[in-house]
Amino acid sequence: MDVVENSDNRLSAGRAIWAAVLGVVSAVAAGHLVAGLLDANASPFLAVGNTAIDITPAPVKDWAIATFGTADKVVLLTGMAVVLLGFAALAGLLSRQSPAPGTVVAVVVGALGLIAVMVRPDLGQLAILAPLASLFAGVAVFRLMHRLSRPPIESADRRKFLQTSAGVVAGVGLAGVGGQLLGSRTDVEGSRAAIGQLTPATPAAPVPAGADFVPHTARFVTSNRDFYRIDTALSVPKVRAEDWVLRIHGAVDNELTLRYEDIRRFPLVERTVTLACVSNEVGGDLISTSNFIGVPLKDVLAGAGVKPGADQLFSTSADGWTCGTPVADIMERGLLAIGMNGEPLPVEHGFPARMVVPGLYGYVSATKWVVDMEFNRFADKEAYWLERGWAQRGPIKTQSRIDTPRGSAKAGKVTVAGVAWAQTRGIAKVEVRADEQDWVPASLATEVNPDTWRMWQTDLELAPGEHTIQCRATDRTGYTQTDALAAPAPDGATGWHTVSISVS
Ligand SMILES: Nc1nc2c(c(=O)[nH]1)N[C@H]1C(S)=C(S)[C@@H](COP(=O)(O)O)O[C@H]1N2
Ligand SMILES: [Mo]
Repeated sequence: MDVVENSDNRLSAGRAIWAAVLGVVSAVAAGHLVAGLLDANASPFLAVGNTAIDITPAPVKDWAIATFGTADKVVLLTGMAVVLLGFAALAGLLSRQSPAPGTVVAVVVGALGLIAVMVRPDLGQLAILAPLASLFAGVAVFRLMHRLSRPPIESADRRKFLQTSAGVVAGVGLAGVGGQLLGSRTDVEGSRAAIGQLTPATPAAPVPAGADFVPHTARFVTSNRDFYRIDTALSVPKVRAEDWVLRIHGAVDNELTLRYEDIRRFPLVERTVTLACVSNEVGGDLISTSNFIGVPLKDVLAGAGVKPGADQLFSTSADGWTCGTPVADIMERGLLAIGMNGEPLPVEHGFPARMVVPGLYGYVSATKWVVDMEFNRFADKEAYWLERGWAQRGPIKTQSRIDTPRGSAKAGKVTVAGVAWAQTRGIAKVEVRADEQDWVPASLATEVNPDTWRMWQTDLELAPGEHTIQCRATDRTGYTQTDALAAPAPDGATGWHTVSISVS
């Protein structure tokens, strides 16, 4: 008799899954709402994502950047959502008899969120309130929906179940949107807008019309919107210029604490620089050029007096990312940038201030949202990507890329064009060949400065059929880029860019 009654009492599979799914989405939304009040990055869902990024083995991370580029974060968050919903469905199915198994799963997943928030370097103590809210909301909603789904179900029960479901869905929507709005209330866009256009005291020389071969190549100066973006931040650090403080310490005679208005008292310079990511594959597009506006770091640091023994500038961003840059490069060419192409830095490119050092890959030079500069020795302290197996020094390698043609072309004279770069050294020559025949020199566009890329183009006579086109650059030191293929890790990809085209 008992047995029969129990089995009558079992939830239908659909209702069990529904109860668990509502529990999970309530948990995520409640955490997001509380995080919005405290710190957007305390949202357990984002904290788990950020932690996943930090503990992912370097090769997987490199693969993700190479495969998904700037969409890597959306892919990660979507993947996490799918996994989470899968867990919910499983927890629901395990809980058709009693809510206990589902509650256990909820507590385990909730504990993961709690741990993720506790280990984030950029979050304070209060941040654990967000995952606690998630845990509480998840368990409460799950158990409530479970209770309302117990057979036998009369029509009044059915109404109650539907009404409660609708209420929970509405609450989830409100909490999610509310959390999002609250989290962005640090009005960083307002702070940016208040700064207005930046006019450098020493502007860069205007980029001549002949500096690119559009439409056959990329534009010489990349628009702020199109500038490639790489960082480990799931939610972009939101630092208002009014709140920004840069601390300079370590092996210096005087520690300095600089605010945004202190930086604005220096005369601004503008420099046209091509920034490149070490993760860029041969032929890849993790490279862009901008007119960066800022203050030479040697001027900013003059008041600090860097001690002769220091060989590393160890910089830290508002979200705890770290970077080690040779002091010699900093003093020679380093810029504390506050603007790109006349505007304050876009938030995702490091507003209010970042570092830019021509000739070094971004991971060893280009700290965005920079808030701390410590002078020490490379032997003393390892930065973020070094701990993950990338090289200590990251000078940009001489490289070139074919932009046109890609895919197909019409038989006869085929325009072959692209870009080449060897920052600080400059490009002296680019050669092109089809089907491993003789190299043909390409014509070079007007050189802007040795810290930028240089466009090139030429015409090749091609008959119908399949062809392979390659390019190689020679820099002003006389070095011709190697054909030896190397992966991006640990210090930048090498090899000649090769494209296959079908000519008809
Ligand atoms: N705070 C912070 N700064 C960072 C990074 C990061 O992950 N966090 N990534 C670096 C890397 S690997 C590169 S290639 C450049 C990219 O700068 P961009 O996004 O403005 O193109 O930023 C550098 N600065
Ligand atoms: Mo990078």
